[in-house]
Amino acid sequence: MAWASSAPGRRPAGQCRGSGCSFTPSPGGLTLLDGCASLWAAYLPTVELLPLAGLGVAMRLRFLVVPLAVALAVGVSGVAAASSGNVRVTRDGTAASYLRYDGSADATTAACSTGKRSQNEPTIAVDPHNTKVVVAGANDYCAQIVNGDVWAGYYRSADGGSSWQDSLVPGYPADSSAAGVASPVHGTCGAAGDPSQAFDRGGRLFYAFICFNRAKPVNGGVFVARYTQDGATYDRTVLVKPGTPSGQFLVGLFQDKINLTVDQTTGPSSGNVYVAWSQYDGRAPNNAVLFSRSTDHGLTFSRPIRVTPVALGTASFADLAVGPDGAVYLAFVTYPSSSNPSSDIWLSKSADGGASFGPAAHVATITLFDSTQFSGNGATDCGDGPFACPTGLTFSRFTTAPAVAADARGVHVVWNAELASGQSKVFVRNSPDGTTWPAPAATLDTVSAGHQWTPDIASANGVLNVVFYDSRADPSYSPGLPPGDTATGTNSGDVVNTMVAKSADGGTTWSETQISTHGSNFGWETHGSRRDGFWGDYIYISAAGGTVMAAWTDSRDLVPGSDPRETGASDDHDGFDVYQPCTYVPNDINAASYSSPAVSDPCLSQGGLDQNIYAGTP
Ligand SMILES: [Ca+2]
Ligand SMILES: [Ca+2]
Ligand SMILES: [Ca+2]
Repeated sequence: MAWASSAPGRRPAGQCRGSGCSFTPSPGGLTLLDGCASLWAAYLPTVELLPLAGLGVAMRLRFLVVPLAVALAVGVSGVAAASSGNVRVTRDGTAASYLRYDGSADATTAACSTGKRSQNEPTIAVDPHNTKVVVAGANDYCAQIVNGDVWAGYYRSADGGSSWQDSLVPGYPADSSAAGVASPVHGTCGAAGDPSQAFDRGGRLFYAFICFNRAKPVNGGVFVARYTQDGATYDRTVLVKPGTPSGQFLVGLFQDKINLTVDQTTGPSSGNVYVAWSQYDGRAPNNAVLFSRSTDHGLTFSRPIRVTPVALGTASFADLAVGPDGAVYLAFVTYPSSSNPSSDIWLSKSADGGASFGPAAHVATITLFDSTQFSGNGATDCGDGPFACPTGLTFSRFTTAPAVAADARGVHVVWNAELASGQSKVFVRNSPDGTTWPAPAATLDTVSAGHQWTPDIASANGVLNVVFYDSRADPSYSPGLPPGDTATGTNSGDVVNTMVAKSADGGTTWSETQISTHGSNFGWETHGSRRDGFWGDYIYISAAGGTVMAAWTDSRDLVPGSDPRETGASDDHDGFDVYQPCTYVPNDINAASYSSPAVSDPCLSQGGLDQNIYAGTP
């Protein structure tokens, strides 16, 4: 989650992109909001409020929910068919699929097991100590049923990703277990997500996440949970950096969108745990990417250091990698500001095990692929009622973010950005050392149809793997439309697939595989009281030894339906409604306010919200 810094010219001042941001957010807007948005948008209060009079369209986004708080894979020329089956990671339609960390059940895990709620923003990590072990995480909205809000899901496979045990990171509000009560998050924050994970060589698994409240005290801080025994045993959670308790996001400090990696080499910094995240202080553009390390296997973390210069005060979406020599690399994006009018990708390097970073190297000046361009009013996402946009389109938020990997061939930075046509492509730029850039950035392919976005990169055994979403299968594709919409704003089908591109020559040439065996659509109105989509801001891929696995958000299990509030002329017939046999009073999608089902209402557990995390091997 993340709101971000200002971006003059991209959106009207005062627009909101998430949890309570009332300052001018960045074009990606998500920075903080990925979590926030995600988290905010999904909040389903008993009574929902519409925007306050006078605030207008600009303030109607997630902010309004805060106060109360298909087709088979389409064959594509030149792309291999999915090379392996897809596995559903979040099995929330199966009794007893979720268990507590200690193997027991409680009210939360019982509700999660059959709640068919949404999961998004997945992370995944292959265990180098035992590559049969793969773990994943997500914003898991199943926790809402009992706890009222989203929590960090934790999922583990001991058979190479064929089968999964689902769980939650301990410490959710209703967690009465010994470890849950002992966690620093328990009782201090009620919403957790934005996961990022990595193992060390000894089979310790580190799980970074953010946790906050949607009302005062916000306490939006970053934490790292540690699991031992190849991720099988929960050990503890430690605070890396607290947020401030301010009840207004525009004045407090909020830590957001953390990324975590571990030095898996045998070098002098082996086992070091590295985390980087965005700190937003509400006075944009004055964000900072902060960095901290643990040299004692996650027991303690260092006092955070600011990696990004003040001049790059819109820095967001940090992503970390460790090279074979132990060098630490940190990629990030900056949005336009008065001190730097362009959008840019940057890379910072530490040659001393994360004790300090050199100046950021400029990787590329880019054109953001940002969902705000498709709304007509600067909104990051579009749906029904207060979420309706002038363009009449329906989509969940997306933007540009970078990722980095480092291996024996050098350092490889990927991101998505627009071509002059408006098409979003995934770009890569390679460097021998993270400081010099002998070749220009290039796209992974030259396919002319479809947007590509949300890349992540991992390297193992001399092969680079880049995962991304791709809408080349969309028959309605146009550079001027968001993925999944027709020109008239209707659902264009399950047209978003997950792709993996591989390179065995250090990132010069690539071959692509579609790994999703079923397409998805990002526009389903699962969030914001079933009036707006939310898909999250990222996906992940992980590689160790010969094992590669990617995780993504998927809508194949979601049950379409009709919105009971869309009657007569209020029915937009756009095909984005989900199944929800719920009662609203008044029963009007455009009502200024109404009562809606409690978050625990079974009407919301009938499959209409059923986003899931899927995993696959390219
Ligand atoms: Ca609609
Ligand atoms: Ca609708
Ligand atoms: Ca689900």
